[in-house]
Amino acid sequence: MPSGWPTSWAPWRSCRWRRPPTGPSSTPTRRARATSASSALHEAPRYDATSDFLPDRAVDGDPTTRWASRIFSDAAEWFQVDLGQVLAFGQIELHWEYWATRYSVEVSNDGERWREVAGHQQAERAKEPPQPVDRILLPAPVEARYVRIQMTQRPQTSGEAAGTSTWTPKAFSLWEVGVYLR
Ligand SMILES: [Ca+2]
Repeated sequence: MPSGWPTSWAPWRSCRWRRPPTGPSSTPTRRARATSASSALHEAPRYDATSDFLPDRAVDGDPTTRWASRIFSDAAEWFQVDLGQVLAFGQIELHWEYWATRYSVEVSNDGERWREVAGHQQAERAKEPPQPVDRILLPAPVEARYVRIQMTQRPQTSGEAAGTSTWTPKAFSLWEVGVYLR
């Protein structure tokens, strides 16, 4: 578990901001203002009647809702969160439904100029597939307003035998994304 707590971007619905026993005494400052992604499954005609897969579903604090990209695609995708202001953070958690085997974490203060601060190589797998959780500890705290996950590679095999989702084949899909102090 992180020694800090979420930096306040997810609109957790209840029991939010559980303070760790020995954490600092300040309180979280702001919530995420916006999320965006390169695509979303609801854009496909078959799913256009639902908003179930919109990007904000991955920061709503609900482990049963998720963002999903387009399906049956080999394209790279990205998922982005606007923290609303520049905040310092040191840990990112990705709760995958359909995961990336290669990805990078980029940050920006203006949403235009980005720099990479970590990649899948730095991720510690906190929970194994299916539905894996990746925990990325940044070597030093980062200050930024925007965080973007660039996803470029899917599991080589998919389907039930490979332990990947059969719900969103060849998509990228995230139940929750969290950014934490350390
Ligand atoms: Ca969710």
